[in-house]
Amino acid sequence: MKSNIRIFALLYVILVTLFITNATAYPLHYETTSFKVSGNCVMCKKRIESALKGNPAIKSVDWNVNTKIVKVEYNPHSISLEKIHQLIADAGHDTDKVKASQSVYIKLPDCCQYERKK
Ligand SMILES: [Cu+2]
Repeated sequence: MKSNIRIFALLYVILVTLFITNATAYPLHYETTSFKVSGNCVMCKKRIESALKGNPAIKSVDWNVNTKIVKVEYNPHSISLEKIHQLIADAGHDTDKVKASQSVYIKLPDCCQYERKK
């Protein structure tokens, strides 16, 4: 009986150690990516940033109206680059990797309908 308790105690210590090691092996770390997103104005800025804001995998997002470059801080364990591009395209804005669908694009206000490459 006594050796059983020792074995359980040992197992418990091993499990707790494994759990702690595993939790610290992947500290929450963010990566930064920058890429071009088509758009015109501050309304576009709001729309592009809203496409990612509130997503727990996104730490920060900033689209520059003049340079058309978006800077995104994201958790690479939780979201892929492809998904980030897709979310912005879903909001109606072409990225340098993913094109927004025409049906979403034509619903943008006139001032936001940026020039598209044919
Ligand atoms: Cu706009």
